Amino acid sequence: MNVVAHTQSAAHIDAPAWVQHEGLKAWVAEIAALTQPDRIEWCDGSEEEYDRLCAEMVAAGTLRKLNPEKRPNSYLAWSDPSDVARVEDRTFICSATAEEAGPTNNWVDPTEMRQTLDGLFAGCMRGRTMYVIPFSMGPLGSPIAQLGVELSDSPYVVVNMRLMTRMGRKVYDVLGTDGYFVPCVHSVGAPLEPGQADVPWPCNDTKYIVHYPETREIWSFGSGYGGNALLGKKCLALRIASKMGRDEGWLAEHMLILGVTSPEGQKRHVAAAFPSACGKTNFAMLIPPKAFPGWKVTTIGDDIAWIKPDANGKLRAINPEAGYFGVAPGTNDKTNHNCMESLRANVIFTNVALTDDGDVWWEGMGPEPDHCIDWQGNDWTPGCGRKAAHPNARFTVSAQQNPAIDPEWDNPAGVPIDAFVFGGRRSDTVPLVTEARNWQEGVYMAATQGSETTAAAMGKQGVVRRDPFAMLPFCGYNMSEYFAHWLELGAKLSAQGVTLPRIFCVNWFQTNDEGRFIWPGFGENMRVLKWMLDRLDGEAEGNEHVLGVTPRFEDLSWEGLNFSRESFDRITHIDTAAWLKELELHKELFDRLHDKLPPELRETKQGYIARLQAG
Ligand code: O2Y
Ligand code: MN
Repeated sequence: MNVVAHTQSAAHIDAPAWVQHEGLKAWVAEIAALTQPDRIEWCDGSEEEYDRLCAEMVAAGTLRKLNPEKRPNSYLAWSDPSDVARVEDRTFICSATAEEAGPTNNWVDPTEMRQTLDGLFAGCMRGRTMYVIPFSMGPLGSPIAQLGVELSDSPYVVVNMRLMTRMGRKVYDVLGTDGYFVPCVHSVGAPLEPGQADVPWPCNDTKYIVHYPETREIWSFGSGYGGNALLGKKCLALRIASKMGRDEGWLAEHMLILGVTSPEGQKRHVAAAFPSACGKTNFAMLIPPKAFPGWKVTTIGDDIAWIKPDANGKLRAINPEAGYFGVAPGTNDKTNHNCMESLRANVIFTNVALTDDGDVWWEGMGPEPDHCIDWQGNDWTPGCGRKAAHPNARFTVSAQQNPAIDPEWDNPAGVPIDAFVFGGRRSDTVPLVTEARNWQEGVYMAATQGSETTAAAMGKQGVVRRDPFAMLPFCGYNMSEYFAHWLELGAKLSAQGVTLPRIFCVNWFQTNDEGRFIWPGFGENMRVLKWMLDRLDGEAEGNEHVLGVTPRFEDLSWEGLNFSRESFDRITHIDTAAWLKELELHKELFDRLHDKLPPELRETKQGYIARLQAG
């Protein structure tokens, strides 16, 4: 780390010798002149730097060091209670026109937004250090990867970025003297007057998460939390990258990537999109049940996939990230053993509870402690009526700690994708699994997928929030054009004679009359996964219905699971009346996206309706 004290102007940034990029230096100088940090630190990504920043944050009260005997080299952060999650209503896509951002994004004219942000960022880092954080999204030097540099006044961001991305000095070797990088500016928005004491988690009630897709810039103000502040993740790897992908003929998707190896050694790769908080990390780290001896599931990524056609048109995917920023509550040895193993050491926890022996605890982790300190620093005892961990409490951990990490996870060429899976959270109507008849129908299913909001979230039950491709909060341009991009890419590759990945739609979440989940989920999802892969080889049968192909009871392997035919029929049944109503609801989405909606989607819908009506 190279430290420069009391920077007031562009003249004093004094980059270390290993930074040879004049454009980068000029930009750092420009942002320093605007934000006026007391010091600039050029991060090198070393362990020494990580340890030192963590120690400084412990001294400042931002982090607590956990008991090294229980959780070696691990820390706990408690955020400000007002800064606990992504802020979708404060997230903006400032393309040149509102039409380019589309009806599902917040849009503000970029000139107006620049004026607003100039005002907010002026002097916003006073009294603080500005860290220069170079990072690669994807294996360094991969033709699919992208470089970024985040300027942030948060040391918490630095240490999290080191776990979540390939961060540090090695990035400059790839960047060279004039390489391209995505500029990301982040401030917690809490300047300090001389002598003013800091708080453990500085932030600002005013928040802006802003993307300029044309110039590929990201500006984030006011939050130090997760996706708002770790700008490589949702901001770069999804919002900015989705626009890059559209312009350049590839896909940036909200998808996990997993490998499945059969006992015979045949390996397949699946990319799967699920809305936030639908068990994505669990699926990415699935452990096959005992009845599947010799089958292995390995993780390439748990949240984001960048997918590009190779020279032969085969779609290959990389995980642009290098770590997991997963939801802690509900994670335990049964729901996700591999994840719990990953969390044994070298973890940053955020907003979980602190136990009396200096370890962490969260709801659903295991037996309740008799006492702990909750995420807001208050005493917590069972039955006190409060949650010990915030429901969006997180862990940050390097992907390399996952015992099921795929040997190819860091391959710059990526892995070939054999199937896409799309899932939502629906208590009825949507069957356990359906294989789309073709690419266009698959795109339709993905475009119309949705999740039921919980009663608590909406004050009523059964409201379906459409989340096309699980990309609603993450698409950096017009959602209708995004659909068109998927259709065009499929048509182009098909015309080249490429065999496209098959598309499947899943729903693990149908409930019975008591509101309990019918399907056991977790490792048992392997039974569905195997059926999908067998379909690729023409080795699995199914029942073709109006919407595609769904397995019959006898088409799945049931060894080791007591699951009745009656229950299976319930969660795979196509209810004509319910589907006619469902398709009517799709109209709401299509009306909202009306302007640029590809006609193929309405045609597909009409086809489904005609088939349903024909009985
Ligand atoms: O609330 C946040 O800032 C984190 S959101 C998040 C984190 C990891 C993976 N996915 C998500 C998401 O919202 O999809
Ligand atoms: Mn996600």
